[in-house]
Amino acid sequence: MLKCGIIGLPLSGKSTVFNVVTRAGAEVKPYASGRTEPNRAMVHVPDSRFDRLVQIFEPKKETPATVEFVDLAGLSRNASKGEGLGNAFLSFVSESDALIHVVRLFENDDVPHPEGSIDPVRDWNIVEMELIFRDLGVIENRLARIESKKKNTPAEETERALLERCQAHLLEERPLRELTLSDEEGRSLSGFAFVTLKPELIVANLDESQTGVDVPGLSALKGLAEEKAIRLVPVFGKMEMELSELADDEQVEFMKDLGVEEPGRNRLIGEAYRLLGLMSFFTTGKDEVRAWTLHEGDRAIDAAGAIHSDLARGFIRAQVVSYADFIAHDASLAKCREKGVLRLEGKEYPVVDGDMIEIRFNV
Ligand SMILES: Nc1nc2c(ncn2[C@@H]2O[C@H](COP(=O)(O)OP(=O)(O)OP(=O)(O)O)[C@@H](O)[C@H]2O)c(=O)[nH]1
Ligand SMILES: [Mg+2]
Repeated sequence: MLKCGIIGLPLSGKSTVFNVVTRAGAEVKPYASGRTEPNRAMVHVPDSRFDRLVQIFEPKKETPATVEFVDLAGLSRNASKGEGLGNAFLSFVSESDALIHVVRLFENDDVPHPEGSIDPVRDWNIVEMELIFRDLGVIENRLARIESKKKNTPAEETERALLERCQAHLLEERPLRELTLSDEEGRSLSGFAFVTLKPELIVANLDESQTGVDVPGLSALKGLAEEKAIRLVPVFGKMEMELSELADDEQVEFMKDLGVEEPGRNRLIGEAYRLLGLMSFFTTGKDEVRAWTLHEGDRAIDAAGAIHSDLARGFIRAQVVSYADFIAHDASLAKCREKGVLRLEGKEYPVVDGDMIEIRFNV
């Protein structure tokens, strides 16, 4: 299962955002009991195409796509003592597939800021530097090991050159995600689980009183996100958490009053799903309508394997029609076949987000 780790400085609203996304009701400060187990929850990925297919097929069972969100509790940082965010934080980050970085913009006199003031660009950089230092440490260890050998193999020489390039880049305080790597280089680095290679989304956590006003620091943070090509999603953390605790119909009422069209949780989950480089294909029928998760670039044979290894082993053909074509042809597979938009594809067919697929197989 793919994991989105929620990171950020202490008291930036990480658990609040976790609750917005998951509706899991995790404890938020100052009420939290000092427990250190991470908060975890699986969430359904909202997808209007999936909802429509369920309406059309009226299946016995519906199974949407899911992603796991994880929020690390009990971080502390004392900058004046030169302390970082700690090893628990760094191992948590290495195990995440993508990072949701919560940055505090809200003012709240009851909630002290660990750095003493609201400054989102500074806060973002503090966490970024922790990640950069972690990757530098990993590289130094590996280089020391290579250099301690009397004689290196050509493969080790190549690795050393690549690691030195990464090191120079990190020393310029730039994350590895900004370094251009060939596919082969990317593969040879994958074993290191570099944290500055992880895709990142910035969540600007605003207070509801900050709607429509000029929020200090927000435009600077937006500028930084743009410069770094990182997507930024503004969220009214505390308010959206309260909103997410309401029943669905009450939520709709509340959102209407606020003039909000889509709850923040849907936006955030959708963004996270794309950030992970994921897409969905659908299997449909009277028994079950199901959304399956693939990585961008996956092929028909991967789709078969996602469903069952037998389908990949005995793969003959994939019958494919895009969701859009299906809807455009009155939700009739017969009509899709007649018009030629329902096709038979081979193993290598690159699956497109929203394809409806049926695997023909023989085992
Ligand atoms: N006014 C206001 N307060 C907020 C907002 N978001 C979070 N808070 C408050 O800030 C405090 C900390 O929020 P948490 O979500 O627990 O923050 P955290 O980052 O998980 O904190 P740690 O896990 O201790 O690092 C809580 O009292 C929240 O109610 C917001 O948008 N507006
Ligand atoms: Mg927390």
